[in-house]
Amino acid sequence: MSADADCLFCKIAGGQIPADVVRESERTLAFRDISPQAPTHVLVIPREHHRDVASLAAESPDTLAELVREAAAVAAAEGIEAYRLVFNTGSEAGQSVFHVHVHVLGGRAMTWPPG
Ligand code: IU
Repeated sequence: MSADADCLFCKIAGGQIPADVVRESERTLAFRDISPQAPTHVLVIPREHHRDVASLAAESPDTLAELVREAAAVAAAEGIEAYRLVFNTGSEAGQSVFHVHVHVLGGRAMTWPPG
C-alpha cells in the first residue's frame, strides 16, 4: 500500500512532519523516538504504508528484510552490540501507531519479561 493521508508515519516518511532522522534507505527511514525508553531508541519504518509487521511480511517481505537490516545498521552506528527489536502488533500489545515500525532499543541492560 502507498501513503495513507491520515497516517502520522506516512507524513514523517513524506517529509510533511519533521523527525530526527538518523538513517535512510531506498525503502525505509529511521528516526529517533520522541519519547525514548532507552539511551538509543530509534524507530525504523517502511516508506510505504503497511499496518503491522504481519501485513508487511505478507505484502512486501523484501521490505521487511530491509527493515531488519536497517535496524541492525542503526545499532551498529550507535555502537551498540546488544539491542532489542520490538514490533508491537495490535493495541493490546502496545501498538499505538498503525504504520509498521520496529523499535531499536539499546544502550542499557534490558529486563525480561517485558511489561
Ligand atoms: P508503538 O509500538 O505503536 O506504541 O510505538 C509508537 C512509537 O511512536 C512510540 O514509542 C512513540 O513515542 C513514537 N512516536 C514518535 O516517535 N513520534 C510521534 O510523533 C508519535 C509517536 I504520535
